[in-house]
Amino acid sequence: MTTNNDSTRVKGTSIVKAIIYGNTAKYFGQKRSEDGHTHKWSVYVKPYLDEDIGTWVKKVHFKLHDSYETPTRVVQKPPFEISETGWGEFELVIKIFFQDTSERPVTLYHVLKLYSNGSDSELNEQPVLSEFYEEIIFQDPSTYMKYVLNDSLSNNPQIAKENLHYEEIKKNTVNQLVKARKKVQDLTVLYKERLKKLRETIDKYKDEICALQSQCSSSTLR
Ligand code: SLL
Repeated sequence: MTTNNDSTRVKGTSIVKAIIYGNTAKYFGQKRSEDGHTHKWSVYVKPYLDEDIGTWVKKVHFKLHDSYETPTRVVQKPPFEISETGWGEFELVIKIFFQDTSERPVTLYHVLKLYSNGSDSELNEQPVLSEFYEEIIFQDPSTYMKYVLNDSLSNNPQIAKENLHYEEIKKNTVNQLVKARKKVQDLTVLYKERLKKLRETIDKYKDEICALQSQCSSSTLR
Protein backbone atom coordinates (compact mmCIF):
# COMPACT_ATOMS: atom_id res chain seq x y z
CA MET A 1 0.00 0.00 0.00
CA THR A 2 1.20 3.51 -0.79
CA THR A 3 1.58 5.66 2.26
CA ASN A 4 2.43 9.24 3.01
CA ASN A 5 5.90 8.12 4.02
CA ASP A 6 6.82 6.77 0.63
CA SER A 7 9.09 9.61 -0.39
CA THR A 8 11.27 7.70 -2.87
CA ARG A 9 11.51 9.81 -6.01
CA VAL A 10 10.35 8.20 -9.25
CA LYS A 11 13.19 9.20 -11.57
CA GLY A 12 12.42 10.08 -15.17
CA THR A 13 8.73 10.64 -14.46
CA SER A 14 7.04 13.91 -15.25
CA ILE A 15 3.36 14.51 -14.56
CA VAL A 16 1.57 17.60 -15.79
CA LYS A 17 -1.52 18.99 -14.07
CA ALA A 18 -3.57 21.66 -15.79
CA ILE A 19 -5.33 24.20 -13.61
CA ILE A 20 -7.44 27.29 -14.03
CA TYR A 21 -7.08 30.20 -11.64
CA GLY A 22 -8.58 33.65 -11.54
CA ASN A 23 -11.56 35.61 -10.36
CA THR A 24 -15.13 36.53 -11.08
CA ALA A 25 -16.64 39.84 -9.97
CA LYS A 26 -20.05 41.45 -9.94
CA TYR A 27 -20.80 45.13 -9.45
CA PHE A 28 -23.40 45.85 -6.76
CA GLY A 29 -24.92 48.54 -8.97
CA GLN A 30 -23.90 51.22 -6.49
CA LYS A 31 -21.43 51.92 -3.74
CA ARG A 32 -22.47 50.36 -0.44
CA SER A 33 -22.88 53.18 2.04
CA GLU A 34 -21.63 51.40 5.18
CA ASP A 35 -18.18 50.40 3.86
CA GLY A 36 -17.81 51.85 0.36
CA HIS A 37 -17.66 48.37 -1.17
CA THR A 38 -18.77 48.16 -4.78
CA HIS A 39 -18.26 44.53 -5.84
CA LYS A 40 -18.69 40.95 -4.79
CA TRP A 41 -15.85 38.78 -6.06
CA SER A 42 -14.51 35.24 -5.88
CA VAL A 43 -11.00 34.01 -6.49
CA TYR A 44 -10.22 30.34 -7.10
CA VAL A 45 -7.95 27.56 -8.24
CA LYS A 46 -9.68 24.67 -9.97
CA PRO A 47 -8.69 21.71 -12.10
CA TYR A 48 -8.86 22.00 -15.88
CA LEU A 49 -9.95 18.39 -16.16
CA ASP A 50 -12.92 16.88 -14.46
CA GLU A 51 -10.99 15.50 -11.50
CA ASP A 52 -10.87 15.67 -7.73
CA ILE A 53 -8.13 18.26 -7.18
CA GLY A 54 -8.23 17.55 -3.44
CA THR A 55 -6.54 14.21 -4.11
CA TRP A 56 -3.24 16.00 -4.84
CA VAL A 57 -3.74 19.55 -3.51
CA LYS A 58 -3.61 19.76 0.27
CA LYS A 59 -4.57 23.40 0.74
CA VAL A 60 -4.44 26.80 -0.92
CA HIS A 61 -3.45 30.10 0.69
CA PHE A 62 -4.97 33.24 -0.77
CA LYS A 63 -3.13 36.38 0.36
CA LEU A 64 -5.39 39.42 -0.04
CA HIS A 65 -4.61 43.13 0.16
CA ASP A 66 -3.64 44.29 3.65
CA SER A 67 -6.77 46.42 3.84
CA TYR A 68 -8.68 43.18 4.47
CA GLU A 69 -9.04 41.74 7.91
CA THR A 70 -6.99 38.53 8.13
CA PRO A 71 -5.56 38.93 4.63
CA THR A 72 -4.24 35.38 4.48
CA ARG A 73 -7.12 32.99 3.86
CA VAL A 74 -6.49 29.27 4.00
CA VAL A 75 -8.77 26.84 2.18
CA GLN A 76 -8.23 23.25 3.31
CA LYS A 77 -10.42 21.40 0.85
CA PRO A 78 -12.07 21.88 -2.54
CA PRO A 79 -13.46 24.06 -3.88
CA PHE A 80 -10.30 26.12 -3.39
CA GLU A 81 -12.10 29.40 -3.57
CA ILE A 82 -12.83 32.44 -1.46
CA SER A 83 -15.55 35.02 -1.89
CA GLU A 84 -15.33 38.59 -0.63
CA THR A 85 -16.62 42.06 -1.22
CA GLY A 86 -14.50 45.16 -1.78
CA TRP A 87 -13.92 48.36 -3.70
CA GLY A 88 -10.52 47.99 -5.32
CA GLU A 89 -8.31 45.85 -7.51
CA PHE A 90 -5.04 44.45 -6.17
CA GLU A 91 -2.59 41.63 -6.70
CA LEU A 92 -3.39 38.39 -4.92
CA VAL A 93 -0.78 35.82 -4.01
CA ILE A 94 -2.06 32.27 -4.39
CA LYS A 95 0.04 29.53 -2.85
CA ILE A 96 -0.77 25.91 -3.63
CA PHE A 97 0.39 23.22 -1.20
CA PHE A 98 0.51 19.56 -2.20
CA GLN A 99 -0.48 16.37 -0.42
CA ASP A 100 3.16 15.36 -0.44
CA THR A 101 4.53 18.03 1.86
CA SER A 102 8.06 17.50 0.54
CA GLU A 103 6.82 18.85 -2.81
CA ARG A 104 7.59 22.60 -2.98
CA PRO A 105 4.43 24.75 -2.94
CA VAL A 106 3.62 26.64 -6.15
CA THR A 107 2.97 30.38 -6.01
CA LEU A 108 0.79 32.20 -8.51
CA TYR A 109 0.08 35.91 -8.76
CA HIS A 110 -3.28 37.14 -9.90
CA VAL A 111 -4.49 40.71 -10.32
CA LEU A 112 -8.04 40.79 -9.03
CA LYS A 113 -10.14 42.27 -11.78
CA LEU A 114 -13.34 44.10 -10.86
CA TYR A 115 -13.84 46.34 -13.87
CA SER A 116 -14.27 45.19 -17.43
CA ASN A 117 -12.32 47.01 -20.11
CA GLY A 118 -13.95 49.93 -21.86
CA SER A 119 -15.55 53.17 -20.82
CA ASP A 120 -18.20 53.56 -18.15
CA SER A 121 -16.89 50.31 -16.78
CA GLU A 122 -18.19 50.91 -13.30
CA LEU A 123 -21.68 51.06 -14.64
CA ASN A 124 -21.14 47.86 -16.54
CA GLU A 125 -23.62 45.36 -15.22
CA GLN A 126 -21.88 42.44 -16.89
CA PRO A 127 -20.06 40.13 -14.48
CA VAL A 128 -16.29 40.19 -14.90
CA LEU A 129 -14.25 37.03 -15.48
CA SER A 130 -10.46 37.01 -15.40
CA GLU A 131 -9.09 33.50 -15.66
CA PHE A 132 -5.81 31.91 -16.65
CA TYR A 133 -4.71 28.44 -17.70
CA GLU A 134 -1.55 27.10 -16.10
CA GLU A 135 0.28 23.79 -15.97
CA ILE A 136 2.04 22.47 -12.90
CA ILE A 137 4.79 20.02 -13.75
CA PHE A 138 5.84 17.43 -11.20
CA GLN A 139 9.31 16.31 -12.11
CA ASP A 140 10.44 13.05 -10.46
CA PRO A 141 7.55 13.03 -7.95
CA SER A 142 7.68 10.81 -4.90
CA THR A 143 5.96 7.44 -5.18
CA TYR A 144 3.21 8.82 -2.95
CA MET A 145 2.76 11.99 -5.03
CA LYS A 146 2.74 10.01 -8.26
CA TYR A 147 0.03 7.80 -6.80
CA VAL A 148 -2.23 10.69 -5.75
CA LEU A 149 -1.61 12.61 -9.01
CA ASN A 150 -2.83 9.63 -11.01
CA ASP A 151 -5.52 8.69 -8.53
CA SER A 152 -7.49 11.91 -9.10
CA LEU A 153 -8.22 10.95 -12.70
CA SER A 154 -10.65 8.47 -14.15
CA ASN A 155 -9.46 6.22 -17.00
CA ASN A 156 -10.81 8.64 -19.52
CA PRO A 157 -10.32 12.15 -18.10
CA GLN A 158 -12.53 14.80 -19.64
CA ILE A 159 -12.22 18.56 -19.67
CA ALA A 160 -14.46 20.00 -16.96
CA LYS A 161 -17.68 21.37 -18.49
CA GLU A 162 -17.03 24.93 -17.36
CA ASN A 163 -13.61 24.87 -19.06
CA LEU A 164 -14.80 23.67 -22.46
CA HIS A 165 -14.59 27.20 -23.87
CA TYR A 166 -10.79 26.94 -23.55
CA GLU A 167 -10.86 24.39 -26.37
CA GLU A 168 -12.43 27.07 -28.55
CA ILE A 169 -9.77 29.59 -27.44
CA LYS A 170 -7.08 26.99 -28.14
CA LYS A 171 -8.52 26.31 -31.61
CA ASN A 172 -8.67 30.04 -32.41
CA THR A 173 -5.14 30.61 -31.10
CA VAL A 174 -3.78 27.74 -33.21
CA ASN A 175 -5.66 29.11 -36.26
CA GLN A 176 -4.19 32.56 -35.68
CA LEU A 177 -0.70 31.09 -35.39
CA VAL A 178 -1.15 29.08 -38.59
CA LYS A 179 -2.40 32.24 -40.38
CA ALA A 180 0.48 34.30 -38.99
CA ARG A 181 3.03 31.71 -40.13
CA LYS A 182 1.50 31.60 -43.60
CA LYS A 183 1.64 35.41 -43.78
CA VAL A 184 5.30 35.46 -42.71
CA GLN A 185 6.11 32.78 -45.31
CA ASP A 186 4.26 34.68 -48.07
CA LEU A 187 5.97 37.96 -47.15
CA THR A 188 9.36 36.23 -47.08
CA VAL A 189 8.79 34.93 -50.62
CA LEU A 190 7.62 38.39 -51.73
CA TYR A 191 10.59 40.25 -50.22
CA LYS A 192 13.08 37.68 -51.56
CA GLU A 193 11.58 38.22 -54.99
CA ARG A 194 11.85 42.02 -54.61
CA LEU A 195 15.42 41.73 -53.39
CA LYS A 196 16.27 39.57 -56.39
CA LYS A 197 14.78 42.16 -58.75
CA LEU A 198 16.67 45.00 -57.02
CA ARG A 199 19.93 43.04 -57.29
CA GLU A 200 19.27 42.51 -60.98
CA THR A 201 18.66 46.24 -61.42
CA ILE A 202 21.88 47.06 -59.58
CA ASP A 203 23.80 44.61 -61.77
CA LYS A 204 22.23 46.08 -64.88
CA TYR A 205 23.32 49.61 -63.89
CA LYS A 206 26.78 48.38 -62.98
CA ASP A 207 27.08 46.77 -66.38
CA GLU A 208 25.92 49.96 -68.05
CA ILE A 209 28.47 52.01 -66.08
CA CYS A 210 31.15 49.51 -67.07
CA ALA A 211 30.14 49.73 -70.69
CA LEU A 212 30.38 53.52 -70.51
CA GLN A 213 33.82 53.30 -68.89
CA SER A 214 34.97 50.92 -71.58
CA GLN A 215 38.24 50.00 -69.91
CA CYS A 216 36.57 49.06 -66.61
CA SER A 217 36.86 45.51 -65.33
CA SER A 218 33.81 44.12 -63.56
CA SER A 219 35.85 43.34 -60.44
CA THR A 220 36.40 47.03 -59.64
CA LEU A 221 32.73 47.73 -59.24
CA ARG A 222 31.31 44.53 -57.91
C1 SLL B 1 -4.14 50.00 -4.08
N1 SLL B 1 -5.63 49.00 -5.64
O1 SLL B 1 -3.20 49.46 -4.67
C2 SLL B 1 -5.54 49.56 -4.34
C3 SLL B 1 -5.86 48.61 -3.27
C4 SLL B 1 -7.56 47.44 -2.06
C5 SLL B 1 -8.95 47.04 -2.05
C6 SLL B 1 -7.22 48.13 -3.34
C7 SLL B 1 -10.76 46.41 1.05
C8 SLL B 1 -12.11 46.23 1.54
C9 SLL B 1 -12.17 46.33 3.03
C10 SLL B 1 -10.62 46.55 -0.42
O2 SLL B 1 -11.49 46.50 -1.25
N2 SLL B 1 -9.35 46.77 -0.74
O3 SLL B 1 -12.01 47.46 3.47
O4 SLL B 1 -12.40 45.36 3.68
O5 SLL B 1 -3.98 50.88 -3.24
